[in-house]
Amino acid sequence: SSSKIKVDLDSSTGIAVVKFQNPPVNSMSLDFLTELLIGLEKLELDKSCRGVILTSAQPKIFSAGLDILEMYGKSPEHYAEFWKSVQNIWLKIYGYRKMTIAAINGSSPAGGCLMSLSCDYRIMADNPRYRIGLNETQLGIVAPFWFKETMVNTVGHRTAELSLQFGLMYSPSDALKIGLVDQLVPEEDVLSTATETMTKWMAIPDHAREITKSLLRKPTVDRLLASRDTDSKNFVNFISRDSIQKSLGLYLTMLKQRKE
Ligand code: CO8
Repeated sequence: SSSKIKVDLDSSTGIAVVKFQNPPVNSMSLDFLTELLIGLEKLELDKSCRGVILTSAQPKIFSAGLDILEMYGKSPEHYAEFWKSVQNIWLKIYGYRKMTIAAINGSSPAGGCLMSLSCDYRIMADNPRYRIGLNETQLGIVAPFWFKETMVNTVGHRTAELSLQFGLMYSPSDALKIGLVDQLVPEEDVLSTATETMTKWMAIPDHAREITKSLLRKPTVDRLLASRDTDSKNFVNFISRDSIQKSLGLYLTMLKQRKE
């Protein structure tokens, strides 16, 4: 039984709700990623499940993205293991055979945004305090090509240029304008709207939808599959640099000082 995610499968509707519960901010630590991967794999094999909703059990935050502590002051072996699990979670969600909806009930920077973008549809809480986006450059790090392609595939090339270079974080209404999310609803309706949306989609025959999804996404998935090792070596080399470690250290300090 897992502790960092909570899985609720309603076998009468075929909808599974996967809730992130890795307090305080659902950062994507190695443990979290491992449990999420196992949970999603089980649901993918479960015939009574037709679709998965990803959401957060923490108030105000969907996911803070990759756990920065997994990328700071650790060994190259650790970085390689961590990166492999980041690749695995993206490959799993982006290529997921079943329907997926991100019920974004809080802020969703960086890796949190990537998990959302990897779903088939995004419903976000209409709360002007929340932010979503790929802010990697603001940390002095570079989102790898598959983060970039996931963004381009969603919002288009020009918007991705601005979004990624400047590490822009969007309010829900701006995210809706550029197509980073598909729908805004009042905070308390996020999960019920996700369930209703998925129920509507169930009119589409699974096999036709699944093959169509694969046609659209397989080229991007295949590019990572063909270069996993290189991608991992690039990450380990990059993250191990003194200058990058220094940037991450400063960013962590800034996060802590931000609190009053
Ligand atoms: N990893 C680790 N710890 C984190 C993270 C994180 N991503 N985010 C927050 N924390 C910690 C904070 O340091 C703080 O710790 P402590 O209690 O010890 O001081 C605690 O979580 C709570 O954080 P806040 O007080 O900031 O909580 P708020 O509710 O005020 O804000 C936010 C929540 C909005 C999520 C805010 O914490 C935030 O902006 N976090 C940073 C998010 C971020 O920039 N993530 C980027 C991660 S990098 C990534 O995902 C992709 C990397 C791509 C790889 C590139 C290859 C080179």
